[in-house]
Amino acid sequence: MAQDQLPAPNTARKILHIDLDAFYAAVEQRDFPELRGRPVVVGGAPNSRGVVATCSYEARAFGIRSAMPASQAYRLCPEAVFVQPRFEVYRAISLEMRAIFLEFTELVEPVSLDEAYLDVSARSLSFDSALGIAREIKRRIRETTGLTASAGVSYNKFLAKIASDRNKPDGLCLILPEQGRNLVADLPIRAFHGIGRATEAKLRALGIERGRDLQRWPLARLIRQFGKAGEHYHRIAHGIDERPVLPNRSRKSWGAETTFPTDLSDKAEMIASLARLAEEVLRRLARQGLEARGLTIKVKYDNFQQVTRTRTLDHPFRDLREVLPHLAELLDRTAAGTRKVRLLGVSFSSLERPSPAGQLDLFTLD
Ligand code: TTP
Ligand code: MG
Repeated sequence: MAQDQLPAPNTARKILHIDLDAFYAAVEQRDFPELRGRPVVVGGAPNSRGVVATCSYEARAFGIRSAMPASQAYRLCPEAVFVQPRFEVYRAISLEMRAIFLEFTELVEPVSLDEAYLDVSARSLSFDSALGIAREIKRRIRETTGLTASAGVSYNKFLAKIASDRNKPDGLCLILPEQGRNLVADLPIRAFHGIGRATEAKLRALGIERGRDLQRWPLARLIRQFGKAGEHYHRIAHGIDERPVLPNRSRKSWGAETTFPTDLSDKAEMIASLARLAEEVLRRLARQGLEARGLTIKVKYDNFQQVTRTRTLDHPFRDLREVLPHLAELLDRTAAGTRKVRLLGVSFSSLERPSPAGQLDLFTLD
């Protein structure tokens, strides 16, 4: 039997998939309250040859979808509000979201601006605790960005992604190892991530409509039809997916930030908070075997206006003690204290790998 060749689900793995809801459209509704509750289409103008990047859930009720011509979206819902994308804003939010992920694990694999896989196996022994992390990440995203995300928790990437899709928007869904195979059985082939339209058509031509049809196909036949991809289809059909979460290792900076429950006006408290953040990031850098020469603080005032101040040394920061005076000086170059502060952040850049004592450092990361 083909199934007999499959490994058992690796129940020690705890994988999260996080995806913001109606990302660009949600940002526009956040920043322009008059758009809330209305069908909003982000992308090309209705009379242009442009397409829909995304649309609000109110617009989805009219059948509007990503990648649809804007003119078609207009015909489906003439009262929709059409807005141009603001990519700089989306990129900044994406970075804020990644900073949150990195508070929980270094194993973060970004898939797109609004989507990532996280491997939290090291800090959650049970699925319950992984679910708790997912809930906490959703809360932090909402608190920091004002946006809702959907989170899926499972024992591999394939099922975590399916889980995050299930209860959108603002969803949270756990798929346990004993549920994986049955759940896949019911899924239409189109819902399989990684199966595009062409493959879907081919599978349907073979009479494969749902996961359960795929489960019945012997591995050898799938490989004959689809080559190496056939093996992947066979595995995911049985709820098996051993692809690791691959963190993006070429990042240029590491940071952490915190939003206060009530705005701070006392500078000593601010410095204490910056020190805690710096300590946390230095610890993460050390775990990655990295050192940093650049230090940036971010200050968001109570009116949401935000400034950053940066210092770069000619040698890497050795420890928190060496960082502290710079934190205070950078903070002095902001209006913090005279103005109230709702958020503080610290990031380190100009990352290097320390070379063995005395040698020239030939491996600088930026
Ligand atoms: P998605 O996560 O696919 O979509 P979404 O966040 O808008 O909606 P949801 O996740 O709730 O289903 O894509 C993220 C962003 O990427 C989306 O807001 C806009 C952009 N995008 C495009 O520009 N073109 C596309 O075809 C798609 C699918 C997305
Ligand atoms: Mg999304």
